[in-house]
Amino acid sequence: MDISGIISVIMGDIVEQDVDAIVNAANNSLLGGGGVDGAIHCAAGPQLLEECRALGGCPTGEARITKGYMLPAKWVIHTVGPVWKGGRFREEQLLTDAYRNSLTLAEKYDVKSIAFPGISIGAYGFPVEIASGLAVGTILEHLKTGSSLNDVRLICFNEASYIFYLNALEQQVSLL
Ligand code: AR6
Repeated sequence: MDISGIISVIMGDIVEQDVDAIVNAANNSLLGGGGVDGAIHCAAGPQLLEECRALGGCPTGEARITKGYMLPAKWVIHTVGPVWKGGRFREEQLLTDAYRNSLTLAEKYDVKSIAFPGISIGAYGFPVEIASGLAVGTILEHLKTGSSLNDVRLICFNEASYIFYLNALEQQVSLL
C-alpha cells in the first residue's frame, strides 16, 4: 500500500469528521478544557466527561480511549501534548510520544480511520513549524511499520496551520 495516500491534511472541524476515532488534545486531568478539547466535549455530550472522570487523568505523552457518544466518531483518543517551554524540556520527544501512543492505541481498537488535531500548537504554545514536521514524521514512521490504518487525517482549524502541515507532508512524502 502506498503510505502517502493514507495521510492527508484537511482544513475543518475535527468534531465533524466521519472517522473511527478522533484524537483530543487534552490536559493531564482529562476533565475538559478550551480549544479542541472543549469542542469535542461539547459535541460528544456529558457522557464523555463522565467516562473521562473514571480514567483518573493521563500523563503527558500518553493516551487514553473513550467512546465518542454523540460524535460521528466511534472513539475519542485523548492524548496530552507538552506545554512548550522553550524546547529544552523534552517537548519534541513528548509530542512524538503523544502521536505514537495515540496511533498504537488506535490499532489496538481496530481503528482504520483517525483524525488528529494540531496537538500542542494552541494553548500549549508549541511552534507550529516544529510541531507539523514531528506530527507528519511520527505518523509516516508508524505507517511504515505495517499498520492497518487506511485513513489518517491531520485536521487544521485555520489556514496558517493548514499550510504548515501541508508543507510538512509534501516535504516528507517526497523523501519516501
Ligand atoms: N477542530 C480542529 N482543530 C481545532 C478545533 C476543532 N474544533 N478547535 C481548535 N482547534 P488547543 P493544545 C485547533 O489549544 O495546544 C485545552 O484547554 C486550534 O486552533 O485546543 O494541545 C486542553 O484542555 C489549534 O491549532 O490544544 C488543554 O488544557 C489546535 O487545535 C490545552 O487546551 C490545538 O489547540 C491543550 O492545548
